[in-house]
Amino acid sequence: MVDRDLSHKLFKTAKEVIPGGVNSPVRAFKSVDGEPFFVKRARGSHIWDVDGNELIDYVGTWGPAILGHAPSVVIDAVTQAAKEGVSFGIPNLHEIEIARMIRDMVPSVEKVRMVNSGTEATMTAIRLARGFTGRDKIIKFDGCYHGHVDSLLVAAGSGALTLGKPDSAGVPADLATLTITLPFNRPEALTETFEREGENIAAIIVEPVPANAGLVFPKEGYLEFLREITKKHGALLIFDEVMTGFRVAPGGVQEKFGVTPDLTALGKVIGGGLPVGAFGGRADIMDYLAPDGPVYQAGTLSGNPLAMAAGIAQLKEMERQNGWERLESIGQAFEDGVRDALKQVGRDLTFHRIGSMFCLFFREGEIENVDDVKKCDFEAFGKFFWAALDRGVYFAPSQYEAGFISLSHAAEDVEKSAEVTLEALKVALA
Ligand code: HOZ
Repeated sequence: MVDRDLSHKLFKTAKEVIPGGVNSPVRAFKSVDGEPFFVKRARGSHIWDVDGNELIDYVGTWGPAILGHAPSVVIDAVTQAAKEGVSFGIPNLHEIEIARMIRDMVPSVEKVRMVNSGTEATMTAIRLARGFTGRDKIIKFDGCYHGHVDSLLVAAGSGALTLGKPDSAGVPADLATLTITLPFNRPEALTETFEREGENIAAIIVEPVPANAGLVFPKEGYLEFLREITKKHGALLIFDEVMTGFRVAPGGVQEKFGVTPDLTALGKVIGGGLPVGAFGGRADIMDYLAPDGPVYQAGTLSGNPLAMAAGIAQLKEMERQNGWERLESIGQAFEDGVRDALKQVGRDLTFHRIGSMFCLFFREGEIENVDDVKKCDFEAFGKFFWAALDRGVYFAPSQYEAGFISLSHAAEDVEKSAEVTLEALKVALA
């Protein structure tokens, strides 16, 4: 029995002062019927909890830790920046550097604005799309999660789905009626909606590879179809690449699949672990933002020098190390381990991977959208999660979340993870 006594006590104390004991719901481990551990420190691919347990980490702070935890390049950059001042609220040099890097890496981005979280990025992208087109309605897909923006907390994924509350209380019904939700990977649903009310639709917002309902792939031609239908009806296409941006390729899914949206929401990797989001796209649309345009958006900490320095350092290090190519080979080795374990237990569970993102579904057969994910064996998933954790491997505590591999995952980590996966599968499927 693994000792998590101190974590248990801390969680009890946390619940007295923090709603549910956590500052973000998935962290409460509710869907795996348990309690979270408290982390003491993290380095590379490993984290240590307050009870002294060491874990190989495949959550990677939910995506940002692409180099691994606490990389020295990021720590040095933040330390150096902090010596010059931790926040200015006035333009600083780092802002231009990171904007240029993003523009050069992400195909759709001609201009970019930095914000503090992915939620801010999607929220503003929606407002901008509405302001630019003069239309009110937006289309999102069932199971896609775009942060906790009011109009996007309708049929949402991630923690909302995990807790069985994909439509949040507190979102006015009138606002929710402006959000049309459709099934992902079903072009006919979109055609019908655009035929019916195309002239009212400001934008489609989509995770081009949905990663908040497990990890779902677009069917061949689907992203191209989204591009065509939005263009045809004068609506904008917004890619939410908060999770996939700078992760599946330097330029995200849009680079990998060759489909260019009008606007892109970014976050996670771009902040090197500090609170950062960004949104960018066509210059004519971005120029609709204040101070030049009529759509308002602002933020005291936007373009914060420490956060910008961290993001710049992380991206430069990824380029220096040829990071994306290396992640593909670490990812392949990890996948081989999982597939081998599945073979050994004689089960053909569906496993999805794109570069350094992955999801093992406790279900056999194709997964095309969240409806398929809902048919997974959640009880078996929970058993698998705890069996892996007890053996030193930390996977995301929900079937609806993706896993993340970093450049710090060494061959020994991947090997041990394969052994643990096999053991945990035996427990879960017994
Ligand atoms: N929404 C994040 C996962 N997709 C979880 C964020 C967190 O709990 O830190």
